[in-house]
Formats: sequence, C-alpha cells, structure tokens
Amino acid sequence: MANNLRIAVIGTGRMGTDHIKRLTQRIAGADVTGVVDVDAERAQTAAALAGGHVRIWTDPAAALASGEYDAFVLTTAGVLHYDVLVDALARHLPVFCEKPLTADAATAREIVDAEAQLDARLIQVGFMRRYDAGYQRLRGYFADGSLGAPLMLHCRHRNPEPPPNFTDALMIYDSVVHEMDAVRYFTGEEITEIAVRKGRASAVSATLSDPQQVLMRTQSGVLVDVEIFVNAQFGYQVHTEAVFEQGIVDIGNDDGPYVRTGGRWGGAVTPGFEERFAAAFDTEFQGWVNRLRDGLAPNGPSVWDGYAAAACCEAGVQAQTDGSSVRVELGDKPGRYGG
Ligand code: ISE
Repeated sequence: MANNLRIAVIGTGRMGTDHIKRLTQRIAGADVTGVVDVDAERAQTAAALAGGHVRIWTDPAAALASGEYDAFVLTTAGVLHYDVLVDALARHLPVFCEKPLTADAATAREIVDAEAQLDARLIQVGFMRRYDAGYQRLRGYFADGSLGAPLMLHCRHRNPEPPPNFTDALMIYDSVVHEMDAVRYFTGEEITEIAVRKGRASAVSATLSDPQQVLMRTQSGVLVDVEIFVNAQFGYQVHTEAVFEQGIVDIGNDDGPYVRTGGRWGGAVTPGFEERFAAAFDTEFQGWVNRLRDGLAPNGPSVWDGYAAAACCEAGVQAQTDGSSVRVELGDKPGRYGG
C-alpha cells in the first residue's frame, strides 16, 4: 500500500518468521518488502510469507545501504546485532531490535553512547512483556501507590522445553532477561544486586541445572525472586505476584474457558511464548509502526533498557558461576534516557 512503511526483516529464524507473519497479517501501515538471511533458502521461505514483492538479501549491510527501506526489524542471533546497529545508527535508520540489544554489556553501552549523540532515538528493543495487558495493569499499582509501597515480587517463568543447545548461561541471557526488564518496568528502578541459587535439578535435562532461583534487589530494596524452569514439560507459564504494603496483585494465570465435560474439569495450558504474548507482540509492533509513520521517534524500550538488561545478565551469569551476590553497576545515564 502507498505510504506504508517499507520494512526489511534481518534474520528469518523463529522470531523473524513470527514477526513477518505479524507485520503481514495483523499490523496496519507496514509491508515487509525485504528479507535478509545468510541462508538463502530460509530467506525464500520467509519471503513467501510476506506475499507481494519481497527482495531477498544475504548481507545486512547491503540492505541497509540500499535506501529501499524505511525501517528494519533485527531478529538474528544477538551476537550479530552490534554491527547492524552501528551501521543503522550511522545511516540514521530506525531499527526494531529483538532482545538482546547486543551480546554483552560493553557493546550495549557503546550503542547507548552512539545513539545518545544523535538528534533522536532510532532503536527500540523488543521487550514485549511491557505491552501485555496484565503487565500494564500491575504497573498501574506501582505507579498510583493505591496499595502502598511495593515490597516483593515473586516471578515464575516456566517453559515446556528449551531451544536446542540451551545452557545455564542462556537461562539468564535468553529467559530471565525478561524478568530483569519487567522488574525495571514495574518499579521504575534499576536492579542493584543479583544472586543465583541452584538446587535439585530435574532429570529431564542432562545438561542444565534446571530449575534455578534468581534473586534480585532494586534501588529502593524491593526483593525479587524468579523461578526459571526451562524444561517444565507441562506447557508455558509466566506468572507474577507482587506484594504491596496493602495488598497482593497476581497476574499471568491461564485465562481460557473453564470447561466441564466427560467427567473432567479444567482448561488448556498455554503452549508457548508466541501464544502467551501474541497480543503483546501485536500491540508492541502496531505502536512502533504508528510512531514511525507519524514521523516520530520510537518510544518503546530504549537502548538504555537493553544495556541495563545486558548488565544484569552479566551479573546474573557471574552469580550463577561463582555463587556470589553480584552488584550491578551501570555508570552514567545520558539525559535522553531520563538520566
Ligand atoms: C525465549 O527466547 C523468549 O524470549 C521467551 O519469552 C522465554 O520464555 C524463553 O525462555 C526464551 O528462550
């Protein structure tokens, strides 16, 4: 459609494919007109999902330099993000970057410093939980103070099974990274300290110490515990209970129809994160597209949020490795990001 944003999706794995379908079938005002992947066959399959005329590239730099796209969606492995982001910032091109921002805190900090030099933000980081209706309602209690001060957060993050070759470190970098961002989102505070406890491990996984408990503390002293269990088998669950001075708020229970039939009662368990956060992903993308079409800078999670999460992940993996409680040091926050 005329005036629709022309978007190239860089990386056509599980997330890239999901976003191509989303942008093509459910998001108004944007067309996927480019697809980038080193695997040309995979790129062809992904391009077919977008219909219409989609140009296929194997090199992100060539797509960025082409002048054919208004914006990019970056869904490659995190280790490949840095070069694309540096190039996009140099060319003043907007990027929706799936988490993680980059592979480590030092390079994430470089992206913060590079974007802070520009007139306006260009990068939005894909922390989709901020767009979940339950998350937004819970944040309302933190913001309006109607239940008094927040004291604790109990989080459960359970996956049916992990992706192939998952590691203990990825339980932090790929999974708990969402709780790290969520804690910052709910409280509006930075996380200052992280510890990790390993206990009895499920025999289902030969290579992971699964589940684990990740303990965090925020600037004002809110205590957070996260159960991360990536081989939970039964299905997908992201559940949060917030403890305030005057009440408890509980979000993330399965809310499908409750059925009685054939001598049984109950409902269906959510199978995976695509289903659990489908509406959140759609809201996130529609908001991003609307802002860019209106000529505005993105206003979703920023590179500072991506950097803070990366610093928390590094601290988390150190805590996981040596059993200590690790402090998170972020350094100065540029004014652009509220510093
Ligand atoms: C995955 O990459 C996600 O982002 C999911 O939301 C999370 O639940 C899962 O643990 C990750 O592997």
